[in-house]
Amino acid sequence: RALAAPNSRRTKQALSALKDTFERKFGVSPIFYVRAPGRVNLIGEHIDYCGYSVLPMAIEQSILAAVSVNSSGQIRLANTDAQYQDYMVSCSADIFIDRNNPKWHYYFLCGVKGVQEAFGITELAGMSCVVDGTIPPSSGLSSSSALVCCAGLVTLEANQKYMTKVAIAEICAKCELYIGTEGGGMDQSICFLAEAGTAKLIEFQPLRALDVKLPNGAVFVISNCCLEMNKAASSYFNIRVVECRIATKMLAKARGLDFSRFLKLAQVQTELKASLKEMLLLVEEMLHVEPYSREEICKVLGITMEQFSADLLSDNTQHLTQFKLHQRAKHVYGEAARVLHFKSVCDSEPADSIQLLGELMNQSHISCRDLYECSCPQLDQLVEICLKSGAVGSRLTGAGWGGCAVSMVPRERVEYFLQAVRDAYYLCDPLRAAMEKQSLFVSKPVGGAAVLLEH
Ligand code: ADP
Ligand code: NG1
Ligand code: MG
Repeated sequence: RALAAPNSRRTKQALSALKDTFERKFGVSPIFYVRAPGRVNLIGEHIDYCGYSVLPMAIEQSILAAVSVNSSGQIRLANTDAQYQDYMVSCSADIFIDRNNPKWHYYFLCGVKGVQEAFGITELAGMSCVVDGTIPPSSGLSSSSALVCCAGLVTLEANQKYMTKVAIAEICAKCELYIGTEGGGMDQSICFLAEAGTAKLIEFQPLRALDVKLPNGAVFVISNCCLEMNKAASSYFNIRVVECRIATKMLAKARGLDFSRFLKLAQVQTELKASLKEMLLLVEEMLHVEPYSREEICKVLGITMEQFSADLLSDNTQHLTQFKLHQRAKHVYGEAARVLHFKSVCDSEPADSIQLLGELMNQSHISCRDLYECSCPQLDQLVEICLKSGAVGSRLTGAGWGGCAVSMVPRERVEYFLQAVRDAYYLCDPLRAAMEKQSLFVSKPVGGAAVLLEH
């Protein structure tokens, strides 16, 4: 149980303001608070759901919740941001999550439902809850998972249930699937397993987080291109998940394996006992560059169109007709190798480590842009500006199609960098200029989600 007193002055101020809002709204005082951080992924994009390790760190921006527990038989939710409306649900009702209409309270309910199911709780404790968030939403810094994880931890505490951080991270990774995006668990894992001062290599199966010491001479700067992309309200994300799943089956089949046993690209590598380099060669050899049609995939796999739709596609990808398997698989195996390389440079600290890490970040962006096609013109422009402004490496972070870039900047160049990016990307556009303060900031690794008590 991660129990802590609020440590930073900023957290204390945020809690005090949240307490006031809570008291005005519900007429009683909160009895505990939960803080769940957002994250920035330094390298390893769109590979967690393929079974590969990723390298994020938790950031100061977070979702905070103030909570009181009562015998009302209701869960009442409110938000400090007026765009997110109040919501109320009975503690004995079956929790319903509408994936066709991903409103904010459904993310919260994902966390509640995950904990309820894990413990088989029939009647949840009544609670009132006010949520306050500082993570720019739909921008690749994982506001969705911070909200789900916050709700999971709120539900544990309110119902006096306790479990390990790894267990609650796994529950939250699973229950966010209820919202409809088929993510891989990076966000919920770093949200719970983060520790101040260190980035983490997150490995799956089994889930564990290893410290990654970042170079002293560089800082990481986040910049938001100011274009939002809501992952649950669109099919971009799941299209990529589906393409990777089909590529998995096609590679397994090409190697004479029983493809029905394989869902993730990493599983094919494990089965073949091959290196990532060998997997890249296999992609070159076995998957053509031209997009695949449904007919071709069904013919190769020997399945019907009905099986294809039911077993391989998600609800929101039923309309797809073309699948770029070569490009997606090439990105995944290449990116998985870059993550391991990044970790080994951080571990061995060669003299040119900043240069090497920057190069890996740049290759990652190019692969996301050209092979995975998850960037957008604004993000590409922002990354270019960051590089011209003194970053050694810069790349989109999170799912992409909008949202943030992360740049690695030599410490002595940070002030110049911030001013140059401000001038070139933000101040030239009134909409961006208005968002500049919360869109361009230096970030340090902070600790994971915790229950906070007032002292
Ligand atoms: P991200 O890249 O930030 O994870 P997603 O598209 O996955 O973006 O999720 C964004 C959604 O999360 C928002 O549309 C909203 O429903 C929810 N959300 C984010 N921040 C908050 C907040 N402060 N309060 C309530 N809901 C939030
Ligand atoms: P964001 O952009 O924060 O919603 C998503 C997925 C991650 C991962 C990244 C891409 C969820 C909850 N999150 O993150 O699992 O796949 O994209 O690397 O689905
Ligand atoms: Mg998200």
